[in-house]
Amino acid sequence: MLNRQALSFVGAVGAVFLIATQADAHARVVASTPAASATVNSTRSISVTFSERVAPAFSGLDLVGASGSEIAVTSSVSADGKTITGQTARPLSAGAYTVNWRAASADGHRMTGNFTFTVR
Ligand SMILES: [Cu+2]
Repeated sequence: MLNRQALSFVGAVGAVFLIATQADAHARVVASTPAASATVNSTRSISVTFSERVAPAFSGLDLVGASGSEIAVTSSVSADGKTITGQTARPLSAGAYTVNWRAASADGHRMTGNFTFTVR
């Protein structure tokens, strides 16, 4: 009996925790261009789209080539506040790239993440 009560208590705490976590949900990545792990034709534009607005002052992305060298990008945030775009000066040459993004959502949480893509 005690064990059953203990288990249901644990279950109740777990449910409350889950609800609290969902209520606190903040911006997350919903899409990117190129898509993560994709192989694409040469491009000058990389974008990451979030589920919610991000704070432009704390949001942007860096691009790193296969040799580890950083490629200059000009970052901007779309008018709806949900998409970070990085433009390169020239079309990317063939090879592997890593995108490192950073963003702060409206609730103040700062996030970072990365994904890779390949230019054919
Ligand atoms: Cu948050």
